[in-house]
Amino acid sequence: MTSNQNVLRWLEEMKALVKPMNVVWIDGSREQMEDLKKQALSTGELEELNQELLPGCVLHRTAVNDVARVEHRTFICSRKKEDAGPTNNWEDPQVMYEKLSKLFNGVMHDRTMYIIPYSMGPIGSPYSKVGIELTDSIYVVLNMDIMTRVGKDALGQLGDSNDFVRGLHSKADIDEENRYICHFPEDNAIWSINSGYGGNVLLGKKCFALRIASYQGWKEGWMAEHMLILGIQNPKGEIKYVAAAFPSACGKTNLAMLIPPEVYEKKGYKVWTVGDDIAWMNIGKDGRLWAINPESGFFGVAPGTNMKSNPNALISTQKNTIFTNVVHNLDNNTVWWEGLDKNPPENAVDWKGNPWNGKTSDVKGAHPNSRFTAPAINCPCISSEFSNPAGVPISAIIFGGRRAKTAPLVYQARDWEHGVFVGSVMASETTAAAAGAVGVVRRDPMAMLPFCGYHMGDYFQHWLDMGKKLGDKAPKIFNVNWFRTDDEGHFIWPGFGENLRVLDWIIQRCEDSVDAVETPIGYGPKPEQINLDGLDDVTMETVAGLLDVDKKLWLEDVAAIKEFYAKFGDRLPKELSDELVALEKRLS
Ligand code: OXD
Ligand code: MN
Repeated sequence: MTSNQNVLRWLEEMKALVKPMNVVWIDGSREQMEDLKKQALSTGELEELNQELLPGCVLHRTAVNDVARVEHRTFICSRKKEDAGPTNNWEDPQVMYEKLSKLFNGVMHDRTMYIIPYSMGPIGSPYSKVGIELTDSIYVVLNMDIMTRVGKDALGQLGDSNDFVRGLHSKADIDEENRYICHFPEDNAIWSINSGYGGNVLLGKKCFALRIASYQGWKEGWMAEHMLILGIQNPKGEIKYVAAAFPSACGKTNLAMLIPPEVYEKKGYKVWTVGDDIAWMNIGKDGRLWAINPESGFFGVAPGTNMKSNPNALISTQKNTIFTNVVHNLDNNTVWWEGLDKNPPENAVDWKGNPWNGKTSDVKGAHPNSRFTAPAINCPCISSEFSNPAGVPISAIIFGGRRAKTAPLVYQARDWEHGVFVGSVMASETTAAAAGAVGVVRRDPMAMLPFCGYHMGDYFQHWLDMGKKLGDKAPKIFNVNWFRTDDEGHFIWPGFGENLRVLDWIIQRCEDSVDAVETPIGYGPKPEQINLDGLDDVTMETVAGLLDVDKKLWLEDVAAIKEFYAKFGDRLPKELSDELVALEKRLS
């Protein structure tokens, strides 16, 4: 498939290590994928679903001990420990290679090794990058085929270059005790063993497109971020793009695919999805920040996805989709999960493979982290720019988290530096305990806590440096919080499609067409600037309450931020500690 000597040399080395029984190059052809799917169906690795109702769809169950990303077994193996920073697990690369070589030694002696060349980003884009994943799992091959651009085109994109990410994966025995997800940023390499769960084994995604790519972006002057990208089209047909970072379970996929409220739809507003999880952002020739989605599919959480919460996501899963760890409805050979509808199947199999009756069972049928892997082109609101090699220009960057109190519905950072501060102190609450204890706040800077492949203090500095390069062309930075609750713990803001009302104010701020109120934490809207037309249950007073900045709570937050910042020692940029001091002063 290739004459690239860098690739061939590395392949020989890896083959000598894992000693595969067979080797198969993945060329990206439909015939090959269909063939592999058939093989996996024959061994039970996959089950075919109802091909009339769900054409091209299959079901997979992982091992019961292997259902999520394993942060405590994920390592950044930089040569120097301090380069991994205080937020990552670290091991010396030589020690880790030795340890893993023992586990990988001969691991494929009775298995086929699949060689998957893939491109993160559209073929032909100057911002795309190539990886090669070696794996013994057909499930991985079929998922990678949806999530990335695999095969000959990716190899063509690479040419003779040595700039490719070397990924090695084996399911081995799915042994939890020996599960390792290891990154060697200085070697462009990822080794993953003893897992079959997507986030640990689809090496293009979190491992490459965030951990390795964040390191590459730092070295090369661009950014790899845990962000959705969406376009908002106004009635004149103009489209403005925003990128938004939220920690897990804060509705990133829902926001990326939102359906405008009726009053907006009638006026001609439309929302287009470019990406739901990862953004690679470069400074374009015009000096603005341009983003591509390096992925070509959605690896979404199934539970809670329904025709009301996210119809576009649900429609995306109706063909050519791989479902993992959901309920298998035996009556019509389809799938189900908690929150899909109020009609759970009685004759079903749960995610563990046990008989399950949704009407009588008191255990969940689908794993809370059960997933769909769906091609992006299935999405009814996929952007026409989705595969544009140039990407889309970003007008606004939005940070957000789940905060029951403290953070207002929306505010704008004073400038880029202050915006970096706002992102660096991002936090999300675990839900409050029933006894009324306050939620536990976990700091998750830029939603990158588990995904930054180098020292987070250097990452903050990189953000500041990018701002200097962008100058007055830098996107404006905002923070949102959809999750404020009342005294009974109910969400005050309706969320979902109604969030467009907040995005509307954000876009107007980017166009300089609306003024703002200065508060100690940044610039906020006047309540009447949030359009409430057609939203009967939310009054202007409610919005005023949602925008309120409680100085006492914020001063408590300042104290918590000081503690958090202390972790970074002298690698915390001075600009950020200055921002903290300035915030405290404005609050006092
Ligand atoms: C995640 C994901 O875990 O996107 O953040 O899968
Ligand atoms: Mn994610």
